[in-house]
This record gives sequence, structure tokens and C-alpha cells, in this order.
Amino acid sequence: MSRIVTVGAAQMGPIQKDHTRKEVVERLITLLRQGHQAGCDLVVFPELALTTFFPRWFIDDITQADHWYETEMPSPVTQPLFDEAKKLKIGFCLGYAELTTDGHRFNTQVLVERDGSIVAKYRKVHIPGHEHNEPDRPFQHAERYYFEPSMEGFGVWKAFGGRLGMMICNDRRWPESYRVMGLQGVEMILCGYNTPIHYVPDPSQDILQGFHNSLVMQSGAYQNGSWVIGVAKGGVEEGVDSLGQSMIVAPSGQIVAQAFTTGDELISARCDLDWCAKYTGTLFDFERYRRPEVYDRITSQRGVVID
Ligand code: CDT
Repeated sequence: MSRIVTVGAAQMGPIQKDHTRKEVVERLITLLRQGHQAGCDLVVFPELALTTFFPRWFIDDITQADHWYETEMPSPVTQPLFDEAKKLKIGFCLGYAELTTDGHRFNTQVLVERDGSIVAKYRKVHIPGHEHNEPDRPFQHAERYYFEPSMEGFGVWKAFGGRLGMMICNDRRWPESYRVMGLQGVEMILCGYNTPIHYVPDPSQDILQGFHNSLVMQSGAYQNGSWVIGVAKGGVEEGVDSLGQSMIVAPSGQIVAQAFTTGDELISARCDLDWCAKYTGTLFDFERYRRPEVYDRITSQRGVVID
């Protein structure tokens, strides 16, 4: 028997500063309908899918940035997406900036089932970039100013007939993200991202952005026997070129579908969740082969310690 989830990775092209939420939600609905035509059970949208990637600008008074955040989900402007998805019986995963009623700011993804019910919210754990204005940069990456890191960590939820987890962008570069979910039996990890091609602290990495993107997701998938769905907001947004190359990676580590543009583009794959057990039941049988008794440093230590 196989458990098939047909997944769409709904890559988005740029969202410029003056694009309204309403316009963006219309684009999301178009992608959702393409997902419906492709027979998708689940459509995954990128990180911060409702707005431009606003951490590229620094604003001294953070409350002046409040308009980039969502204070409710769904909201009047996002409700049409929820309505259309429910009508089409498609689930979705959507990234957005969240401002909570008690004033906390998170980089968040919400997972919605085919009946419109909210399965879970995930808040980004690994917040990259910098806390303060760095005026000499060609553009800022001030995520550490705009978002606090989640203390909730990585959950795994029963949904879509399997066990699903979420992570956001920079989380995909950290093996711990996948492994914490792997230890909860994850079968599919959903990950939206915004990755500028130009890495200001070390431009020698620019040419490697695509390689590093697939390297981390393919190895994370393989080493944990899980599907990984990586979905970009790509293209030139407010003058900053960002990586496309959205992909669906199998538990074998193989890429089974990949976007070839940097614009709005839906790719899809029939993902057999039972494929995971071929890896988690053999080479990566954690119970049999892991050695947590010698992994203390992984949780007790943050940085490098040289004895
Ligand atoms: N959005 C996000 O997390 N982007 C980071 C860029 C890192 S450079 C500051 C990423 O890992 O792709």
C-alpha cells in the first residue's frame, strides 16, 4: 500500500513594496487553482508570501513597520485564499510576518488542512542576518531586528494522512532542524524561503547559492528519510536578486521536481509517504544506530569550544 500526497510547490516571483496584499492574494489564488488542476492535496507557498521581504530596509522605530505584519490569520484580506482552498479541498502552507496581540514579532508559517481547519503554526527558529542598521551594505538583512526566534522549536503534526513538519528558510541550512523533526517521525517537511543571491558578508558564496540550497535540502531529506518541499520567493525584488530553484526532494535525497523560472510557477509531485520507511527502517533506523550518549555537545553547547 502507498500513501500518496500530491504536493505543489508554489514558487512566487518578486513582490514589490507597492504591491497590495489584495494583489498578492490574487496571485496566491491563481497558484492554488493551478495546484487544483495538477491534482494537489497540498500547496506550499514561500516565506513572507504576502509582502516584499521588508527586512532589507532598516527603520529606527519598529512600529513604523507594523503594516508588514499580520495581526490575525485569516484576516479579511487573506480570507479569500482560505475560502478558495476550502472550496477546492486543497490544504496549504503560507509564510507571513506575525505580530501577536502581546507585541511579539515572528516569522511564521501556517498549515491549513483540506477542510479549512488550521493544523499548526510554526515560528522560525534560526533567525539569520543582523540586529542593527549596517548602512554600508547594499541592502540590509535585518531579520534579527524584525523577528524574535521561536522558543517552541520544531513540531510534527498528523495531517494529510502522514506526519508533517515545517521550517523556514535559514532553518534549512541547520541539520538540527531536520533531525529534531526526524526524531518525531516526520515524513514531509515544508519550507518557504527568500534567499538573496548576493551574500554581503562573503560574496564568494554568491555563485554557490543554488548549490548550497539543494545540498542542504537533499542531505536533510536523505539523512532523515523525509520528503522536503522547498519553495522560493525568487527574482529581482526591489533591486535584490533572489534564488528560485524551488524543489521537491524525495527521502532518497533525489530532486523529483524543480522550478526552472524565478517567477510565479507551480511544480508538483506525487509523494509517497511510505517511501520514507525505506530509509528510516534501514540505514537511518535511529533506534538501532544513533548514539545519543556521545552527542551531548549538540544540545549543551552553542558555539565551538576548543579544548
Ligand atoms: N530569509 C532567510 O532566512 N534567508 C537566509 C539568507 C541568509 S543571508 C543573511 C537564507 O538562509 O537563505
